[in-house]
Amino acid sequence: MNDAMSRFLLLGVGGMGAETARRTANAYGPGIRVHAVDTDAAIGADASIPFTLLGGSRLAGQGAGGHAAAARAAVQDAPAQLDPVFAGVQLAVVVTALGGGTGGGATVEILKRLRSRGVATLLFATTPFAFEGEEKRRAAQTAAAGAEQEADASVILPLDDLVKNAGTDVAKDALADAERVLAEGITLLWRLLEKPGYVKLNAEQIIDALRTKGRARFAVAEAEGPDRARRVLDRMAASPLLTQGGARTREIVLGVLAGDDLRLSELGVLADGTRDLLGLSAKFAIGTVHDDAHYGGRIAAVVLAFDESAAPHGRKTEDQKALAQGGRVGGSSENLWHDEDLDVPTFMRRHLTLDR
Ligand SMILES: Nc1nc2c(ncn2[C@@H]2O[C@H](COP(=O)(O)OP(=O)(O)OP(=O)(O)O)[C@@H](O)[C@H]2O)c(=O)[nH]1
Ligand SMILES: [Mg+2]
Repeated sequence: MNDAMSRFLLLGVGGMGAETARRTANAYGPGIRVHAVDTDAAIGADASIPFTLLGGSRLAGQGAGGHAAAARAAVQDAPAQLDPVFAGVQLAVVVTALGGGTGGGATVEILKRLRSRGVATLLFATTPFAFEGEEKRRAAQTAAAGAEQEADASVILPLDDLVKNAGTDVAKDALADAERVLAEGITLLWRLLEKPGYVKLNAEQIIDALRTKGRARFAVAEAEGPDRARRVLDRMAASPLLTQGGARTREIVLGVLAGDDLRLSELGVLADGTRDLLGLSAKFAIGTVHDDAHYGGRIAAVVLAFDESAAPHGRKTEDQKALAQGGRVGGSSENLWHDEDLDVPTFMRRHLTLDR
């Protein structure tokens, strides 16, 4: 497919967002519709993915220097600037670091614009490392609250948790580690979005899931060898970010990447185990990507769990929502899709733990 024609857009905002989008594009290969924006012209100097400089007249391409208000104003100066980038997009996955000035300020305005154009949005937003201090943390919290208001679904990822299993403890490498880990997860998600096979988990289902605003959780796990399906589940179960927080799961989307040796029984183990883990009453969908070249002998799984929204009227609203869904909350809808694409890179070396 011509990447310009895809209805899915990956948009990186700010330095970390741009780098994560770039890494995802590299890992995915041709066919991903991707764009980066920043107030810092240097971030766009690497022309490997399309880039738009924000706030040119206000910030002169120098970045927002941690000032979210300046970045936000810069987007407000030219609200339609990114419209050509958004043409024909149905779902935008926006990735950013809320601790940055651009990430913390521009993101909310961009999400607002996307929403006004009827584009569904899934936000992956990191919050600062603990070592960055209380002020940064608070600024990111404020930015998160604003961005979550505008996004359809939001996955909030503390940077410390993203790098927990990355294997290095060098501060200067920490941001790059987080970018790499997040890019690995989004790459996998992209395969599931872009490569539906003969039985689709259709993208509409994912977009529908997003449309009920709220938090989402996201994790990736991989295992090989005997009992690999169980071990994938164990790794997911060990992910505090997927299982803690007490939120009730409204909808689960499970993607399984594997080779020709994938057994039906393994899909059963993964499907049952994921539902056990996240909630049997949640709506459930599963799809597979077949890639023997890269996944022979292994299984990788990606999970998006959409939470019941923390509704202003409390628990009652969950019941109302269940009714509004026509009783589907108690049931499940299982779909399987297959993908013949053989170009999945070998990037899933470890379990990601992504927190809320
Ligand atoms: N560990 C580490 N963290 C960094 C580094 N550079 C930036 N960060 C942090 O990563 C987060 C995101 O930064 P960026 O993505 O560069 O911010 P931005 O959105 O481009 O915002 P501005 O540069 O202020 O316009 C912030 O919390 C930074 O403090 C680095 O080299 N190492
Ligand atoms: Mg920057």
